[in-house]
Amino acid sequence: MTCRRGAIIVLEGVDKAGKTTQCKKLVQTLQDNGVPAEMFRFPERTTKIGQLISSYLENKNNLEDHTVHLLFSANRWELVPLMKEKLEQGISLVVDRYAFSGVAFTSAKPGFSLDWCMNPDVGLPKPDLVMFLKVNPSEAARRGQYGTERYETSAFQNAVQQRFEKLMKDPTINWQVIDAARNIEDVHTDIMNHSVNAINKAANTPIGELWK
Ligand code: FDM
Repeated sequence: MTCRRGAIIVLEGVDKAGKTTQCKKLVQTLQDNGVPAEMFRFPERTTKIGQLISSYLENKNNLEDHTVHLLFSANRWELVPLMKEKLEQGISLVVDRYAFSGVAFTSAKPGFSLDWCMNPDVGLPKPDLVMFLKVNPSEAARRGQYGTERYETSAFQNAVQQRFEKLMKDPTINWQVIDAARNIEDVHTDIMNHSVNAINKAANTPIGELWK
């Protein structure tokens, strides 16, 4: 590799944690500081697979649980060539949800093991940093109602949170827990500091493979 590669920075968390707001602010501040950065999000709803997922989430169609899990994973894999191209151009990717959401949400359904859920995503480009935006249920409630999409109920979100806690025990991933109950600017400063460290560290190392 001739130039410094970009880093993969993932933001994860349950609904109402402020992931999307923080992803956008992070990309903006990195760019303002002359660091090339772009935002990715999963699911990426604009592809054919993404459209299937989107109408499932909007309760417009029903898909069998294993099937939809594999579609979420396929939606990540279909973006891998583009992600790698950007990384090799030195662009850092700020990613709103990744395979961790995939595993946490499906394994919160009855009959799904973490192992089975992780398998389709084994070998994806490995994030250099995964920040888990943590808000307690009472702060989440203060931030307003959940939306009307599938999974947007407090019971399901609590089950998802527990699955994330399990995933965060994995020492092969650079997890950082961010207290997202603070104001937007304080959370942003924290996220920015972790990101700059990760970008510097990643620059001269090859892209890793997730869960391998
Ligand atoms: N989700 C997201 C999954 O169930 N699996 C996945 O792999 C991913 C990436 O889809 F409820 C769920 C999580 C959330 C919904 O919502 C996507 P947003 O608002 O587009 O992040």
